[in-house]
Parts: sequence; structure tokens; C-alpha cells
Amino acid sequence: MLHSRFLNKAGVRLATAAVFSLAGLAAASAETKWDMPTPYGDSNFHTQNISAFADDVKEKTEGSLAIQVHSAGSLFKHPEIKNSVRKGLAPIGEVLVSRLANEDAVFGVDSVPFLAPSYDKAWKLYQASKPALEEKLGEQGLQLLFAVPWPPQGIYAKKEVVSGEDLKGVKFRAYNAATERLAQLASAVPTQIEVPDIPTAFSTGRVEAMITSPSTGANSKAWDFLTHYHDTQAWLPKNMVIVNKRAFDGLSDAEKAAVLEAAAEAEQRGWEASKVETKTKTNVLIENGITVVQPSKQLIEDLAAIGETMAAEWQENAGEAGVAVIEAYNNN
Ligand code: PCA
Repeated sequence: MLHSRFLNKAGVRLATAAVFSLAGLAAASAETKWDMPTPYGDSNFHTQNISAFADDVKEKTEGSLAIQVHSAGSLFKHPEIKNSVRKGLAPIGEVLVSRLANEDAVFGVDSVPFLAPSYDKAWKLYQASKPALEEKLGEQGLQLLFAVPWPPQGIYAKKEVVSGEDLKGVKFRAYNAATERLAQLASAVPTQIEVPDIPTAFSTGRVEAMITSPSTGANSKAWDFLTHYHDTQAWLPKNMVIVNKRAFDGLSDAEKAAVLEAAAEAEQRGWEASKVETKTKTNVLIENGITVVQPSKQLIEDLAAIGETMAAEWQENAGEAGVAVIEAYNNN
């Protein structure tokens, strides 16, 4: 303060302005902003879990890392999200793991019908497949932050499906290679459709049945265009949040720790939320007039046969790495 008496009025104002703008600069450079593309809508529990993750990161880093979530494919469409993160166009993003199965079979292990049809089994399969998953992502400069399963997958249709026969020739909505293959093996006609496009695809007649969760059925208002839900509990596919390794390495140590901590919390919260979601969204389907049926013995048998074919195909595609994953899963 000694020198302050040498400042005239204008000098004081200048000095004050300089202090403010310096403070502004400091705040701006301390804040890193990450845009985060995700495929599903705001009402979905995955998206809500990710919003909570973003809030946690902000809080834990005292605002130095701000993640802005762009849901429902609004920044990048689902098929582009992985590559956009790989290329660094987005530092972080969410994808359905099994959407990458055509790159490497290990990404498809959670969509092999009836391999791991409960939360406990899905968790074991996740642990068994995680090293291979991380390795494959690592080869592309990507790091896994967390993964959360969808509720068990069941069949939606416009009538009760009592056997595999009833799916013959039916226009069937697919969301990954496995659902496409399942439709083919059931002699149905698959078409890939992203979740945000489901209502239009059904109302325009492009598709007439699908296999997905109570969650996606309820979020899509399935009762507007479908009548029956068959609780087949065929598999629990996961979404994962991945980060570009270079972007992650660019964070301070404290920020890295905050992201990893928030990710571990999000994973745990997400698995719990998914279990709750199974019940609440099945009830939403019922409340809105969808007939929820336990699958007939014949339907289960027919789907199990398809599942066996798909498991064999998966093993063949996944080779030694696949055998190691299944062994780790079975020995767990
Ligand atoms: N919902 C997503 C993936 C699995 C699910 O339950 C979908 O239908 O595309």
C-alpha cells in the first residue's frame, strides 16, 4: 500500500481494472470445460447418473473441471461417439459397450443371450471381462471410467409371442450386432434404430417388435405402439463412460483423482439405480396398459437355442481372449 499515495484517481481505476481482469484470466485458465456426448435422453437413468457424475466432478475439483453433458445424441450421434472421443473431438463420452462388438468380440460379451442374465452374474462377467475391455480401449488411447448395466432385456411385441415361430418375418428393431443376429436367427427382419428414433420407427411401421429393457420401453412410451412385454431376462448390456487418455493426462493430479473417485461412485450408484429401475419401469409399463407376461416354456427354449448358437459364434470370434474371459467368469 506504500505506493498507493502516488496513484492519482485514474491510476487507481486502472490498477483496479488490471486486478479484476487478471483475476478473470486466472479463473478462466483454471477452468477446463469438457463436452460430453451421450446417446440417451435426459429422462433415462444412465443420463441422470452421468449428470450426477458431472456435478460431483465439479464439486470435487472446486469448479476447475466442468463437464457439460450433451444427451440424446445431440452433439455426436451414438455411432460417432466412440470415434469422436478417440480423436479428441470430445474428451469424454458414453456408449453402449456392445455397439463396438464389430471391432472386437470382447465388447459383445455382455450381449450373449443368457450368459449372464442377472445383476450378480452381470457384475461377475463385467469383472471377468474388464482387463480385456481396458486393454482394447487402451490400444485406441481410451480409458474406461465406469460401466453401468441396463435392466434385463425382454421382448416387446403387438401380441403375445408364445414361441420363436411368432417372430418369423416380424420387422424387428435392433440396437447392436447381437440383437441383429438374434433377429436373424429367429427369422425376423432386423433394422438398427437408435433409442431417440424408436417412437417414429414404430409409428411409421418400419419396425413392429424389439428386445430391450423396461427402462427403454417406458422412456419410449411403448404403450403408444405396442401391447405386450415378455420378461425374458436375456442379458444386461452395459453402457460405459470413456475418456480420451491424452485429455485425462492433461488434468492435474488432484483433478485426475477427483474424476476417478466420482467415476467409482457413479458406477456403484448406477448399478443400484439400474436394479431399482427394473421394478419401477416394469410398473410404469403395467400402469400404462402394457401386458407384462412371463415367457412361455416354448419361447424360453427357442431363445435358449438361439443363445447357444450365439455363444458358440461369440467364442469363435473372440478366440483365446474370449476363452480367458469365460474361464475367469466361470471361476469367479
Ligand atoms: N436400451 C438400449 C440398450 C439396451 C436397453 O435396454 C436400447 O434399447 O438401445
